[in-house]
Amino acid sequence: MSKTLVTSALPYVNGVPHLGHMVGCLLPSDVYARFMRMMGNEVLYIGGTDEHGTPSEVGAAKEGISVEEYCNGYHQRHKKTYEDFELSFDCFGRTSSDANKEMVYHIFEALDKNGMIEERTIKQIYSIDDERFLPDRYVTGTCPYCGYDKARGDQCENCTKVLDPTDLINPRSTISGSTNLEVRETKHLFLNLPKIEPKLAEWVKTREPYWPEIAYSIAQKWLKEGLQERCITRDLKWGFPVNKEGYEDKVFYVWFDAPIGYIGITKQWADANGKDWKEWWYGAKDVDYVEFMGKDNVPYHSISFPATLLGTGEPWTFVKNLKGFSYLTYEGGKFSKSEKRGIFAEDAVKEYPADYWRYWLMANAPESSDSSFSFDLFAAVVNKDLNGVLGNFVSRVLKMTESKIGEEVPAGGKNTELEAELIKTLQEHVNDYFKYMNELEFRKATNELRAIWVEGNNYISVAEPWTVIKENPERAAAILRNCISLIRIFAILSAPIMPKIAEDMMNKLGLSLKDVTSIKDFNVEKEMNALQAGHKFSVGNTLFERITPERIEELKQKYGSAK
Ligand code: B3M
Ligand code: ZN
Repeated sequence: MSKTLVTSALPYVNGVPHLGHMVGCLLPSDVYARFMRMMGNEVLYIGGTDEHGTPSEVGAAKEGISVEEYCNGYHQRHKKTYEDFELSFDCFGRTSSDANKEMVYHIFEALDKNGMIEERTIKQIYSIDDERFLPDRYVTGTCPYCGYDKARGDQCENCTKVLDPTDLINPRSTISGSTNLEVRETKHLFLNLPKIEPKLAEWVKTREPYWPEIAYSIAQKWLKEGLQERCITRDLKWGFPVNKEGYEDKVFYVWFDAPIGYIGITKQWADANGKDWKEWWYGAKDVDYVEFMGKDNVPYHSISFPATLLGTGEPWTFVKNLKGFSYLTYEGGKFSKSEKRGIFAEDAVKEYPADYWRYWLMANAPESSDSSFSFDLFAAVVNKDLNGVLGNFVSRVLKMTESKIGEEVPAGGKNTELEAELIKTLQEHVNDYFKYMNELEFRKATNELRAIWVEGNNYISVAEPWTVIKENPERAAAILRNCISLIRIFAILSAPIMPKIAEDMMNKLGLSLKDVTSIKDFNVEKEMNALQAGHKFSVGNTLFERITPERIEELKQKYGSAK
């Protein structure tokens, strides 16, 4: 069995995920993991929260609690949201775990031994009253470009100019407000990227057949510009203390330990389940590693993280394919928690079942460019594709069969040219669906899935079992039998995108997705004959709820519209 390792970028623990986060890495990684499992591969699917760094310290201080408490609370909130969205992580861990600390320490030591770590003295702002060096974001002052008086040392929020804290006019400590600051010299550790660059460039070249154009070109652009040494330590309290003499009062930079988190979280999973993390990450054989992330994270995953691993000279697993997503806008603007605009994932599942959102988001995934969410678009897709095409087919077929024949798969009758045509067309769509899933083209894959449902509707409209039954009940039985088989086929193929609805559909047929062994080499003709005459089903409830114009207005009011 081939092994597939799937990771979703680890969302920062502070702040709660909105639909843009869901579609930008979390959801597609789940769809892919589910698809790969159904293909019969051994899959390990890893996610977690990214917990270190300044924002956690600032957030905790604002809420007046310890950073640990703050992270515990938000980690749980993320975990619950993703469970509600049916994300099937094998482990949803934390970058602050002991398992990750062990990995980070090991990798740092290996880099140091291999001569890839440099000490450098830099100038940094020291707060005399706070008795500490201030990271860039902990210095506030007036922006020299636009005059905004609450500009942060790393960037001005108002004019978006990237700043150095020493640029600020009237600088003060964000922690205490003290202006008693001075520039002092301090030592930091740097990863010697220029030294790793030749090996890295060679490796990146080998990725060309696998990475989507956008990811490959981002990596090439970075290499062309030449890599700089990168500072991997920070003057913070919250983080992993640096395991090197003279640096004990500093911690590792969040972007150093976050991607190593994929390995650390695998270890968390392995320790809890009596498994060996090395089978996936270290000297591992036959592992295809696929990463999902927002487009802004591509440089870290295509350059910094592979460079970190390469620099150790050890046999780590490197990413084979990586998928970066663009952004999702909300009602034409940005999602914003502070301005109470946009629907956040934990609220979304309270309004409609996760599968409605999952389907909409995959059908509109921001792959080649940004895409926009609006409640009008959402309702249109739910009403048309889900209710009109899929839901309607299922209830029509089952109700008609039940009323004319009974709650079982009808016997007798023969297939004709019409069915031969149907099977041929469906097989073509199925092949494309699989191709796009394998190529991580989710929007196109979802389109194929919809096309498959549409074929079912076309078939029943042309075959007209309700008319045929009057003159040729045998033939009508064959048509309805085919339609019931289609429900099973639709359920299986929909499962990676809509796992709950798919299971509901299977349950109507007295079946479960658990009984489906592998969809590799999915043969429509064979699958059309999987159900025997006499097999029981139940009509049950309708699968989807229509979204009315009144509801759309209500949702717009509740979640705000764009400015
Ligand atoms: N937390 C950035 C983000 O959430 C960062 C990703 C880490 S992936 C190892 O967009
Ligand atoms: Zn400014």
